[in-house]
Amino acid sequence: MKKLTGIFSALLVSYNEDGSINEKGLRQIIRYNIDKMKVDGLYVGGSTGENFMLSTKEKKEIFRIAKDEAKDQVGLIAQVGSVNLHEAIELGKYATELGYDCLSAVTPFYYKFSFAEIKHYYDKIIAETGNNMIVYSIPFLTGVNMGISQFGELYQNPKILGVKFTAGDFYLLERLKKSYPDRLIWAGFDEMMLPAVSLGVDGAIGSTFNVNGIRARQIFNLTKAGKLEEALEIQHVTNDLIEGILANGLYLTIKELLKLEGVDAGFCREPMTAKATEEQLSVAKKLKEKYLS
Ligand code: NGF
Repeated sequence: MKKLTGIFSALLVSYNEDGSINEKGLRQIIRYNIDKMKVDGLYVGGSTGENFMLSTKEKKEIFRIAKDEAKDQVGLIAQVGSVNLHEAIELGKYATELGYDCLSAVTPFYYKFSFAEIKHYYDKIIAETGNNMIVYSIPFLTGVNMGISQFGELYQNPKILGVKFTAGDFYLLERLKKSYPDRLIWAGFDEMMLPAVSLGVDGAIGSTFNVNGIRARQIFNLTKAGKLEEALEIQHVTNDLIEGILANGLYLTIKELLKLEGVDAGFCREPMTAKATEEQLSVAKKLKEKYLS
């Protein structure tokens, strides 16, 4: 198994204007991440991949292309979570057969599942696939908030390696690190990387690493080394960039930034706005000139 710590890009997917997968463009995004952003790995099938708007067949196709392009060059995590447990298991088996190093699954969302149901969901995906698992916790999108004791119950399953923590609750983050030192934490909010790393996270998984991966690694390494002032300087620049990206449309703007680097990052998938307006393109160009040249 490849190392799963460090800097992992939440992989963007290139779509054609009709919403179909642009394989050539997806391969270019993967190459850019590995060759230029020098990431330690890829988180495939996450929010950033616009995954929750895709069919099972399309999700599998993206897993296949990503593995085929990345081969064993970097760590590969497959996000297989779905509110349809049968789909999550099918995807988990598929990614495991392809050779993904680990699975991850978003907490089941939309319905108000009980904690017992959430635990059953993880235990069942793991039992059916035999692979290791990273819990994907993103309460602001799922509405699922788990506390310290609930993580402890999930961690009774030894195949759960830890959590991708996309939240700003640093008290919970610190409690998790202290209570379960043998479990890993991946920071999920790129704009909060410095405080998350200072609290001891083991890795970070982020959308903006697709274009800002070099700075992300600098923040990670400098903070780990205790060089907080230097890390903060880079976090400030990073957050100026992220602020601009968020205000202009998150995935759409990262795609436009990649296109300015010659990567065919394509369109977004409807019902997200598929195509950037002239104004959005112009903002992307300014962001590129100011922060990525
Ligand atoms: O895009 C989101 C959700 N969050 C990502 C990341 O946590 C998602 C984060 O990088 C991810 O890893 C995935 O693809 O599943 C943010 O985009 C970034 O910090 C800007 O807020 O909205």
